Amino acid sequence: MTVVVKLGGSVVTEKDEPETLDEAAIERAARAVASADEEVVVVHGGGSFGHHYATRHGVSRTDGTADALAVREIHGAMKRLNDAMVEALADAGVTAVPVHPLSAGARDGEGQLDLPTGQVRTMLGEGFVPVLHGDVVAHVGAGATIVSGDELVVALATGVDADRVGLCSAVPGVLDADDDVIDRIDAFEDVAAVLGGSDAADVTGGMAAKVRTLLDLDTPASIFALADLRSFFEGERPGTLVAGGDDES
Ligand code: IP8
Repeated sequence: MTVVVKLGGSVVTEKDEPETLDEAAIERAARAVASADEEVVVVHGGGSFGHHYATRHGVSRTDGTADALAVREIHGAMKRLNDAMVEALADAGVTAVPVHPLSAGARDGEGQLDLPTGQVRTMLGEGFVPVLHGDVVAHVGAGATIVSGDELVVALATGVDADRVGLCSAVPGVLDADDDVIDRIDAFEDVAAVLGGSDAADVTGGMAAKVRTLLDLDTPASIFALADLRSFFEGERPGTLVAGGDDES
């Protein structure tokens, strides 16, 4: 079994305070990853690291920059967060190794992400846990744009033929107008009316973009809170199931 799990930036950082880790949440997440007995690929979001610099430089998934300093600052912040994540995972006993999307992938002129995953598959085969992160990538005709952790999850799930996908978020799932967790989403139209933006600076579009991205995936994806990460690794499907593709479950 191969699992791709994303740890949201608002879970692992204090999203309103520039470059501030949520150490307790990171340690809890690392212990849950350590409890997994399948192959795991970890992706983490940008939180107060990447989004802070992306906002400052006016860079998003569609608005690019030709400024190399902006690219270095956004990527540098994400590398600092990735170092902290890899270290916390290693401390918990996970065979974590970093993978930086800026050095691996790029977007074509239509904005399609090309992320080769051969190295990630080899890492899994050799017993490593690759740890990727939302990043800035070169983009044909636009300089460089942001790639979100959710887009990486979709590319990786396909590339490593994942059996399960989980997104650990600051909320217990996708919430309806009464703040109850929606059990299952089969199409964006089902939830378009209730999905707003996100609370803090988020250049990749919040929950609406997350659901749209996950609906593109053939593997069903669960969105849940940190408290449910361990149960996800135990095989449960907490929170909201985004049943893209032709899932019958
Ligand atoms: O938090 C965004 O990744 P996300 C990464 O998964 C950057 O949307 C660099 C802002």
